This record gives sequence, structure tokens and C-alpha cells, in this order.
Amino acid sequence: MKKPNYTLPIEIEENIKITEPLEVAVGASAVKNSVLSGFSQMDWIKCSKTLLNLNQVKGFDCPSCAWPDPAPGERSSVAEYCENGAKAIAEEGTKERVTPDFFAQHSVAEMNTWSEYKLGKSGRITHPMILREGATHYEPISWADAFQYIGKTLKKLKSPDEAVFYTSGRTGNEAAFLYQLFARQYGTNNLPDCSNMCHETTGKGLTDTIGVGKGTIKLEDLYISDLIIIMGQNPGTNHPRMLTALQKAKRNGAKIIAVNPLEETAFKRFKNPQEVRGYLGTGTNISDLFLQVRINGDLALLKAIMCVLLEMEEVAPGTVFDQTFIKNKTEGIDSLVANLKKQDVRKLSEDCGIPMEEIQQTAEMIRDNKRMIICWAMGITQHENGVAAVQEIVNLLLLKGSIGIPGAGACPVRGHSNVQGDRTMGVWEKIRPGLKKRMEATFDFEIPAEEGYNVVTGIQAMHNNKVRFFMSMGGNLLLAAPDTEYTAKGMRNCDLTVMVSTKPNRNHLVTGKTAIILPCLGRTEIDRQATGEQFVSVENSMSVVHKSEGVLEPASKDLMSEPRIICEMAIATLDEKSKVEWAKMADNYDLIRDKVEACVIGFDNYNERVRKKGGFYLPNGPSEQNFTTPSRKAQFTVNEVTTKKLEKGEFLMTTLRSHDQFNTTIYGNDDRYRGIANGRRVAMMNKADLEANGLKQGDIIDLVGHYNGVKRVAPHFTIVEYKIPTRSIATYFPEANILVPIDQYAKTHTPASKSVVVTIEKQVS
Ligand SMILES: Nc1nc2c(c(=O)[nH]1)N[C@H]1C(S)=C(S)[C@@H](COP(=O)(O)OP(=O)(O)OC[C@H]3O[C@@H](n4cnc5c(=O)[nH]c(N)nc54)[C@H](O)[C@@H]3O)O[C@H]1N2
Ligand SMILES: Nc1nc2c(c(=O)[nH]1)N[C@H]1C(S)=C(S)[C@@H](COP(=O)(O)OP(=O)(O)OC[C@H]3O[C@@H](n4cnc5c(=O)[nH]c(N)nc54)[C@H](O)[C@@H]3O)O[C@H]1N2
Ligand SMILES: [Mo]
Repeated sequence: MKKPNYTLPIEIEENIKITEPLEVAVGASAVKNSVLSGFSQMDWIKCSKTLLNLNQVKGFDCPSCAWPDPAPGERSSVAEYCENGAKAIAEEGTKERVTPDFFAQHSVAEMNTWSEYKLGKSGRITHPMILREGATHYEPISWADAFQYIGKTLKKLKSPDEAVFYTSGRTGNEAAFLYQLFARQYGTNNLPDCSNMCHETTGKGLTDTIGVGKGTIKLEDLYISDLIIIMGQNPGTNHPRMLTALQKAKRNGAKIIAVNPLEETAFKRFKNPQEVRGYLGTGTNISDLFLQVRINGDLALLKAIMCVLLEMEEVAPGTVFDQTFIKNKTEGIDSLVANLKKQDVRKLSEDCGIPMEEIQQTAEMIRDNKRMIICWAMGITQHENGVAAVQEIVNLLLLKGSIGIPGAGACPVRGHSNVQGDRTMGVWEKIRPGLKKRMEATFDFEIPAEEGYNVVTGIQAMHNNKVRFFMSMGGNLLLAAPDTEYTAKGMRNCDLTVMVSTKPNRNHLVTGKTAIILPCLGRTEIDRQATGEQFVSVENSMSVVHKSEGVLEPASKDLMSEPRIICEMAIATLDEKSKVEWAKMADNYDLIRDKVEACVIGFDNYNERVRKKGGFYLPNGPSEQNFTTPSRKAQFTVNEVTTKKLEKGEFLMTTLRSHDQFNTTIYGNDDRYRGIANGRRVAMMNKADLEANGLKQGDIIDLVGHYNGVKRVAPHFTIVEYKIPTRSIATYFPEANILVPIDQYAKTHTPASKSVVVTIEKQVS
């Protein structure tokens, strides 16, 4: 096997085991798995204490996904969590420790040969550490010295724009608010975040059409909906608690349509482990119709469906579209209709790979149901035409008037547990004008007007030597970002990289000339400050803000909370320039929330309301049909269908999460539902493609990208024969990120990590 000098260690997994994908999601085996993952890593008392407090009114918010909790009275009192939430908790609550001794024993070069799995399993980091220029090992540094070092470096930069402050979406509201305030007082809007790579296209698509970049439904709307369409999302793995809501919807008579190139197990059957009949019975069938769309075929599919609906409406006006809603609440219907009339539906059907009969069937289901919810995630957002696809979803909802009424609306399903809250708090390379004005007035300073770097432009700037300082509030940008080798060079160009983390990851090993790790408290842990125990708050995917309070003793007495880390850094960097009471806020998070209330709309009486059971909803005009666009009308949009043309030998590759990972944290090497075990370097391919190319399951191939004339090679992937559309390949993130071009993205700069054109080269053994 070729062994290029890659940043990622390439494990040769010769023992990949392949079985049929599973037919039932969750059920008893998931209960067994969550208990096992808890017990194997944590001690017994700790494990039960943690799981009992997860997502309860008085406990902490699950650090896994952003799916909302049921109303306080409806929560299961013993198990309001899922298998993957339990794994996330077990990762954080692990007994293993990464101490200064550990770092003395293992050089950076040695750790760089370990897999992500092994790195993550080494445990919780216990002390602040520094990798000095030219050193082979990390060594301990005191908190005070670390802050001095950071402050000195920042003060020396020629311009504040030579610093980049990244955020991952686990950070609570209080830390997020302080972090963006600190970056902006320091003088830059360089605040890229994981959202840039995630739902940024959703934010843009929704803001331009309905006025708010967030979903419009509440959890309860799912229960009473007639039709739920799930596009480009794998809830069984990434939002398992959503299956409970879908089951409830089905029992109330809803129909469910799944749109996905892979028939994920979640769409087949679901056994609810929190019910006796779920534990023992055969389970609930989830989807009524599965549309096996081609990768990136969603735009064509949505358009085809709307063309058929338009024909039906013309035959019987007023029976399909909500003409009153369209007339009173929207703009742009004429252009949309004109555009639909120009389409060749058969061509659209070919483009998306869905036969006309299924398009017809879908249109009939939509015609007959007004209470329709469309859910979507990364299968829609991570394409060059991601914004357009989101806007086509909006078009469909608007045609039916299916927005802002009970049981209907837009449901982008968020990723990280507080990614939505971080944005509400102002973590963004842009800044909402109202927030800017209020922050300037509250803290008496001027925020730069220019937009800062997002993930892509930030990495490009690092790569081109325009950035000297990179800081990461959580996350693992090196592996999450596209073009791993390009990003690695960018990291190495910096003078100083600072990571606030809980566990070791690759970005601690591919660093600037000097690197600092600041180990922080996790969600599950008790946060004690001078005024007593503190809690933080988070916002879920459906705009509910609620508190999260840790219950466990911290993994080490030398950990610091994220809010305190930011305050100490601000004190060491900003001197008397800043009129913010950093020290007081670090002692008492109520003071942070008072300032949030002063700056961010919707947070009146924050401190009082966040203490109420279940928290509070943020205002959302579109959820009551008050569209907050400049004209106060929802906007129909016209989006051209842009289908990727594949040349001979080319395939379209999408990158997915397995059942055993949280983004770049690898819990294990199995993907239980898809029937793949013992390895992650797999390329899922269609049988016909294998036959046409003289390949078979088990063969080893290299995947090669050629975007813009640059050759990118990801070596050594094992072929898995899988029911996926022809000319498609599915691989796992982050192993395949090396192939995602840094310069191929949506108009929001969201990397197109779900549509990468590749060719394959068979390895000669
Ligand atoms: N356990 C666990 N939970 C998680 C995460 C995790 O890694 N592990 N990550 C969190 C984060 S940050 C996020 S953003 C979410 C992600 O949640 P998801 O969006 O569900 O995650 P993905 O695995 O990226 O892919 C989503 C689905 O899109 C499909 N897909 C791929 N390409 C296309 C396409 O072109 N069209 C359509 N229609 N479908 C397509 C894939 O087959 C897959 O089923 O989950 C969050 N929750
Ligand atoms: N090819 C491809 N690339 C993708 C995607 C894809 O689908 N395909 N998905 C994209 C998406 S949707 C996202 S959101 C990004 C994710 O990008 P990131 O958010 O940057 O990545 P994570 O893997 O979630 O971050 C994991 C690290 O966070 C740290 N951590 C964990 N808990 C805490 C905590 O409580 N506090 C702090 N400070 N640190 C903590 C740990 O050290 C851990 O190593 O990746 C993107 N990249
Ligand atoms: Mo995400």
C-alpha cells in the first residue's frame, strides 16, 4: 500500500466484517449498548447517577445532539436519553486520565501515529499543557502562565485580524456570549464556527425567505402532523430521540416519507426501549414511502413534485394550494409558477433518480395533507446548491400554507447540542445589526464593521500565512474541515494554536509553532465559582432555552470552566481597554445572563425564566405566520436545477456519520445498523457499478479527487456492496475529508462534503 506522509494515520483494517443492514432501530440491543458503553468506561455509581440526570428538568443537557426534550411532565423519569447520548456521556465521564505524566511518556510524533479512536479513548486531559516551539513533548504550564502567554501573543499581532476564534457547538450560551464579546473587543469578527460546515445553508435559505434562520415547529407539532417528510437525515443514529416523536406521530395517524440515497434502518422499523411493548414487540413501521434519491438530487425531486402539484391545482383550483395564504402572506408566486411550467418533469425524474410513479404518489400524499412538516439535515445542506435546496423546501411549504399552523412547518434538525444557541449569542463571522448596536451601547466600544473569516476563508487565510493565532473553543477543526492536508498546513503556519478541550484530538498534534491545551469542565460536571455552584443554559433545535447543570465531580481539580477561561484570557489580553466586568462575571454567571438580556432579543428576565421548569421559547415570527422579511411577506424563490454531470469513470461521493461516532470523536469501529463492523475505511457502492468496473465487495481501492485540476488521493478503502443509487459512493467523515475540496462550497461557504466527484483506482495487491 502507498503510504503518503499524511496528517491522518491510515490504519489498514483487513478485518472488516460485512453483514446485512439491520431492519429494526433502537430496541433492546440499543439499551444493552448504552448500558455497556456506560459501564465499560465509568464506575457503576457514577454511571447510574449520570444517566439518571440526563435531560431531566434538574440535570444537565445531553451533550450529544440538539433534539428537544419532551415537556417536563412527559419525560421518562428514568431514561430520557438514547444510546448515542449515553455514549457521549460515557466519553466525558471516562475513568481514564491524560496527565502531565502521560504527555511526558508519549511524544507528539508518537501520538500522531494513533487512530482517532485510540486518541479519544486515552481519557480526560487534567492539566493545562504547552508544546513549546521545537519541543517533542507537551509539558505542563500553570493557568496563569498560559493566560499570560496567550495575552502577550495576541497583543503583539500586527492586526487583530491575524487571530481566528473558532467555536464548536457544545459551548453553552454564557461562554458563547463572552467569547464573541472578547473577540470583538479585541478587534475582530473572525468567529468561524461549526455551523459554517453544517446548517449555514439552512440559515441563509430560511432567513431570505421567511425572515428567521431557524425552524418553525415545536416538538408537539410532530405529534399532530399528518405528513412528515424526512430529507437527508439519519435520525436513528444522529437524533435517536426523534424516533420516539415519529412513533407518536405514526400512532396518531401521520404518514412519513423518507428521502435518502440510503435506506437507513431508522426508516424501516423502530422499537421504543422506553415502553414494554417496544422492548418486546415487533416495533412500529416508520416510513410509508422511501424515495431513494440520487446524491444531490433533492432539488430536482422537489421541483418535480411541485410541477405535479401545480398540474393538480390547475385541474381543480384551490384544492391543492392554499390560495388565501399565498395571496395574503407571500410574494413571488407568479415567477415560481412560470418556472415550474418551463420544467420537463420526466427530465427532473431522471435527474433525481425517482420514477414518475413515486413522484406522483408523493404529490398525492402532499395534496391531501396540509399539516405537513419537512425535516432535513446534512444530506440537504452540505452541497453547492444547499441554499437552493432549502429554499425549494420552503416553496413547497408555502404553496400548501403549511407553515405557522399547528402540525406544520420547517424543521431543520440541528447538530451539536448548542449550535443554535451559540449563534443566538452572536458567535458568527457576521453580526446582526441590532445585536451590534446593543453590544456597543452596553459595553461602550466599537465593533468592526467588516465581516470576519468563516471556516473556509479562515483556513485559506491560515494556509496563506495571513493568520498567526488560532483558538478553538471545543471542536477539532483540523478533522472537521474539508481538505485535511490543506487545513493541516494552515494550522502549522500559525505561531500559536490554543485549544479548549476535554479530550485529546488530532488538532492537539497538528498545531502552530507553539500549542496550548486548556482543559475544561464538561457538561456533566459541577461548576463551582466564588459565588457558589453555577449552571449554564442552552438552546435546542426548536428554540427552547433551558438550563444545564452538571452533577459529577470534575475529572480533575485543575480544570476550568469555559466562561472562566474566556474571562481570564480577556483580562490578560484587553487590559484597561475593556469596560466589561470580566472577573465578576466569571464568579457569577447570572451577571453574564443579565448582559445577554441587555443585548439579545428574546431574553427578557433571562435569569428568572431560565430557572423555570422546561425553560422558555424564543420568539419566532414565522411560527405564527409573521414573516420577518423586509416586506413582511414570505418569499417564493426560483432556483435552477443544477445536477452534477459525471464523466465516464466518475462517481459522486457523499460523506456520512457511522453509528459509532460523534463527528470526529470515534466511539468504536462498527456501524451496527448498516451491517459494517471492524473498520471505517469503507466505500459503499452499488452492485451494478461493481460489476461494470470489474470490482467486488472486499476489494481495496484508492479514491481520487480532481477538483479544479488538483489531485487528492485517499488511499485504501474497502468496498462494501450496498443498496445505494448507481454512480454513488458513501464513505465516512472524517476519513474522507482529505477529498473534500476547500474551494468547493455553497454560496454560504459551506463545504460541499456531501457531493464530491471522485474516480477510483484499484490497488494491486
Ligand atoms: N450520534 C451522533 N449524533 C450526532 C452527530 C454524530 O456524529 N453522532 N453529529 C451531530 C451533528 S453536528 C449533526 S450536523 C447531525 C448530523 O445528522 P445527519 O444529517 O443525520 O448526519 P449525516 O450522517 O451527515 O447524514 C445524513 C443523511 O443524509 C443522507 N444523504 C447523503 N447525501 C444525501 C443527499 O444528497 N440527499 C439526501 N436526501 N440525503 C443524503 C445520508 O445517507 C444520511 O442518512 O447529527 C448530530 N448528532
Ligand atoms: N466530510 C464531512 N465533514 C464534516 C461533516 C460531514 O458531514 N462530512 N459535518 C460537519 C459538521 S455538521 C460539523 S458540526 C463539524 C463538527 O466539527 P467540530 O465541532 O469542530 O468537531 P467535533 O468532532 O464535534 O469536536 C470534538 C472535540 O470537542 C472537544 N469537546 C468535547 N466536549 C467538549 C466540551 O464540553 N467543551 C469543550 N471545550 N470541548 C469539548 C473534544 O476535545 C473533542 O475532541 O464537522 C463538519 N465536517
Ligand atoms: Mo453539525
